[in-house]
Amino acid sequence: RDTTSISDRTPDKTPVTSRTYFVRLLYMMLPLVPLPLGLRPSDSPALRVTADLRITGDTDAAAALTALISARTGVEPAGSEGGTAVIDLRREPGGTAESYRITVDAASARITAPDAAGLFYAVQTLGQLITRDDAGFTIPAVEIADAPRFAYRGVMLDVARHFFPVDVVRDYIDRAASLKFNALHLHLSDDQGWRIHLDSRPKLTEQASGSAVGGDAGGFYSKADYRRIVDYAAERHMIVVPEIDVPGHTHAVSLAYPELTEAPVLSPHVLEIVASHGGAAPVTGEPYTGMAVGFSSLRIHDEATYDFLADVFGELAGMTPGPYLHIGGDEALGTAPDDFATFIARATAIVADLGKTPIAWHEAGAAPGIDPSTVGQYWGFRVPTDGMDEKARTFVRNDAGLILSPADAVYLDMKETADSPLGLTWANGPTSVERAYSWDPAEVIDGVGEEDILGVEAPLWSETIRTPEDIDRMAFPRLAAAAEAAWSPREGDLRSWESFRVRVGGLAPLWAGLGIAYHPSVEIPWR
Ligand code: TNX
Repeated sequence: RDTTSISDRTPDKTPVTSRTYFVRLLYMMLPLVPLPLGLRPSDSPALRVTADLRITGDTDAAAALTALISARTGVEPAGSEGGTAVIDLRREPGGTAESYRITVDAASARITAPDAAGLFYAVQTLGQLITRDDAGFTIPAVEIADAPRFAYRGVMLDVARHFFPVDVVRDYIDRAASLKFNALHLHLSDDQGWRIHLDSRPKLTEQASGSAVGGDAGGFYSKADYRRIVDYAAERHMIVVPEIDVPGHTHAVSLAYPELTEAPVLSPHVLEIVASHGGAAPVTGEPYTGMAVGFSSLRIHDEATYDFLADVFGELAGMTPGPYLHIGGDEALGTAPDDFATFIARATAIVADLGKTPIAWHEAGAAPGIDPSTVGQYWGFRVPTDGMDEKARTFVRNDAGLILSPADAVYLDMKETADSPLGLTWANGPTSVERAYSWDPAEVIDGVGEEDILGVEAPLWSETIRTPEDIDRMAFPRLAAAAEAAWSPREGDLRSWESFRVRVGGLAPLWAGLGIAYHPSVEIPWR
């Protein structure tokens, strides 16, 4: 990368004078999350953010920056005409995908990037740089050269256990994109409800979308709704990864197409979860509103099942411009292991034949016949247990890549503190912001190194999450920790929990300006 020259030069090694002392302090306090690859503040005066500011260059990036400045400061920049100080945003060949450079001094900010995504991420960084002083708002004089560590940087929203309408999904896209995430994984089906209308299988939403955990209202996306989500995400440089979770997690399917599913398996495991949450056991023909997992299965030895998959994934493929379709494959405790293997081979082949790359939770790595193009998603712990690492290695051996979602670090539905009113605790919980931060993707699974990792994803399961405020409280600030694992270089003198908590604390005014109802964690020195 051509950006190392800047990171090599930080921090400044010259003798400490009051000016260099100031620059070093600035360097440590800049509220940048995820941390850029290369960062160097200068002792030049800051650029003042006033109505006199002129924003020129790429129209989309200029509009995005104008909106962000206004949300953060209330200042309405002069637009592309007039003004004395200039922020110029420009595409320029050179540099890796999604990278950008920023140079700020008292008179100007110059931003270049090889692609629109890079410019968009530069805008997010500029938004984080805005600070307030006695005279108003400024952007400190800095030089930044940035590029992502991993290509896939995901957030997952479970809209099946509780349904969230399009406007809430849009807000989550904005929040995630501001932290440089580029994939929105939507968990569109589960035992409790089916959330996407498909013309080929209309009964799914007609008969299986009205329910949710706890007897709450359900809901579903029309095809137009889904298109609005896809388009909104694309404008923020995010792809949508739709998940239809099979062969387990399919009780909702049984309400619409009972001929495709087996009777619920009321194993001791299922009954234990039912008992611990005080819910009722699943019953054939009735919507399921509890939290148990692993009791449902599609019929494996019936061709009608694969006709169903061809319809569902075929129609989803046509609606989804992104390269991935997620087939689930987790916790199929109601499916015998041999049947599971048979099923995974056929389901992944169906997706691959549609010209899409399948993604599956790591359990699918146990299926010898899995389509070799399938990307894995690991949800075990930071220290793997129960052979989950071996299943995850299948995807690396196939050279398909792995997405890391270690549950005891980045499952945002885990209670952040023991007294949290929301969330679960099964993943070594309750957790903490520090734990969400203190792990490295390349150190989780033996034999899975930097080059084998496609990326990082932070899932938000919604058994206990019902409102937009619940989403914010659980996702923030921990989503920022996941963003840094996904984007920032592994090494660096600001790449530490001590630095991270100071930087996140400095984001409070930006997050407040964007309406993010973050959890005011006691671990963070909020500014
Ligand atoms: C496990 S880990 C699940 C989900 C639950 C979640 C709750 C995985 C792929 N599946 O079905 O919602 O735990 O934390």
